[in-house]
Amino acid sequence: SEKESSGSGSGSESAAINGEIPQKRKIALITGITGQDGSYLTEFLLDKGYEVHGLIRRSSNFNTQRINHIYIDPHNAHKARMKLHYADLTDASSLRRWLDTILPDEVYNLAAQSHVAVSFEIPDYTADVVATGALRLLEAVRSHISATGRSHIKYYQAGSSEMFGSTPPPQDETTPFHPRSPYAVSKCAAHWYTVNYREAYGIFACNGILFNHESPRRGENFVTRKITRAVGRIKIGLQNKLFLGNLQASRDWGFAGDYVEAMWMMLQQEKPDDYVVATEESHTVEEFLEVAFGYVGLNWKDHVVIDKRYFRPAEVDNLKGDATKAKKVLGWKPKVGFEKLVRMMVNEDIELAKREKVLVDAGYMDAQQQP
Ligand code: NDP
Ligand code: GDR
Repeated sequence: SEKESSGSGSGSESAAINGEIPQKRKIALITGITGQDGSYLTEFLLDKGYEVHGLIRRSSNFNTQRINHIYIDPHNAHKARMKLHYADLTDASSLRRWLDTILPDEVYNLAAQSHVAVSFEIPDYTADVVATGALRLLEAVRSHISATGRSHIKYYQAGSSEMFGSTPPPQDETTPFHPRSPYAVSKCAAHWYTVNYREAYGIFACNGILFNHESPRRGENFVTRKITRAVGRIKIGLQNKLFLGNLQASRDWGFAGDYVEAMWMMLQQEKPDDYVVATEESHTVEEFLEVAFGYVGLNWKDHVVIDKRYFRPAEVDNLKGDATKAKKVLGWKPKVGFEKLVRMMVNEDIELAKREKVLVDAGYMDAQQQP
C-alpha cells in the first residue's frame, strides 16, 4: 500500500509555472501525525505548501481516522504531499532511518502516551515513549546532522502545562516545574533533553509548553470530549448517564487548530527558544459541564454521576497560562475562546450521535456500543 511507500528524499520541488523559478518545498516530519494535533498540524503545513511526512505506529486496528480525509480523497491536491511511514518512538533505528530518507527541514515531535491518568497504570511505557522517545529522536537528529551536515534542521518538542503541576497559576516560561504524574515527569525530562541538545550541540530545538487544547478530534477519554460526546448521545437519546471524576479541577482550555500555528511559528524564529501557549483563561470541569449541557437545554446534574475510578492518585488542581512571550515574540494569539470551543465540540458530537442513531435504529449497532 501507499502507506508503506518510502520517502521521496529532498528533491521535491514545486513545478515551474509560467517561467517562475521553482521554489524548494519545505519538508516536515511529524511524529504522532495520527493524533489530534498531528492532524491539525498536517492540514496547516499542507496549506503552507509543505510536503508532510508522518510516522505512524503499527496497530491491529486502523489508527489513521483523523487524517483519512487528507489521505484517501483521490481528488485532494494535498494527497501527494502527505506520506506515511511506519516507525515508533521506542525504535531508535526507525527514527534515524526516516530522517536520512526524508531529509526534513522541520521535525515535530508530537507522539506520546498522552493520557495523564493512564500514565499511572503504565508508567514505565509512558517514560519510554514520552521521555526516552524524545531523547531517541533528538539523538537521531544530532547524528543525522553530524553525518549529513544538515545543521539547518529544526526540532519542535510537544511540552505540556502538566509540567507545572502543583505550582500555582499564572504559569509562564519562568515558573518552576512540579509534575504530578508519570506523564508529567516524563514531559519534564523531554523538556530538559531538548534544552540540553540545544545548548550542547547548537541544534535549533524549541519547547512549546502548551496548555490543554481541544477540538472535535480530541480523544474520547479526555474530559472535554467525554462530556461533549455524552451531551450529543444524551440529547439524541442514546445514553442517559455520564460517569466522571473530579469536577473541581481547573484548566486553561484552547482550540487545537490555534495551537498548531504556534508550534510552526516557534520554528520560524531566528533563534530557538521555549514558549508557553495558552488562552490565559481557566475554567473548572463543572463550568465545562454547565456550558456544554446548557447549550442544548439540558441540566448536567440530571445526568452526571461521580465515579471514584476517575480520580487520580495525584491531581493537578489549577492551570492558567501567561502567554505574554508567545504573543509578543511570535505574534500568536488564540482565535477561539472557551464558549465557542465548547459549542463547536457539542455541535459536531450531536451530528455524530445522529449518525449513530441511524445505525442503532437499523439494527446495526447497540445503543450501548460506540463505533
Ligand atoms: P494524542 O494522544 O491525540 O496523539 C498522540 C499521538 O502519538 C498519536 O498519533 C499516537 O499514535 C502517537 N504515539 C503514541 N505512542 C507512540 C509511539 N510509541 N510511537 C510513535 N507514535 C506514538 O495527543 P495530542 O494530539 O492531543 O497531543 C500531541 C502531543 O502534545 C502529545 O505529545 C501530548 O502529550 C502533547 N500535549 C498535548 C496537549 C493537549 O491538550 N492536547 C497539551 C500539551 C501537550 P496512535 O494514533 O497510533 O495512538
Ligand atoms: P489533562 O486532561 O489531564 O489535563 O491532560 P484530561 O481531560 O484527561 O483531564 C482534565 C481534568 O479533568 C478531570 N476529570 C476527568 N478526566 C478524564 N480524562 N476523565 C474523567 O472522567 C474525568 N473527570 C474529571 C481530571 O482529573 C483532570 O483534572 C491533557 C492531556 O492532553 C495531556 O497530554 C496534556 O499534556 C495536558 O492536557 C495539558
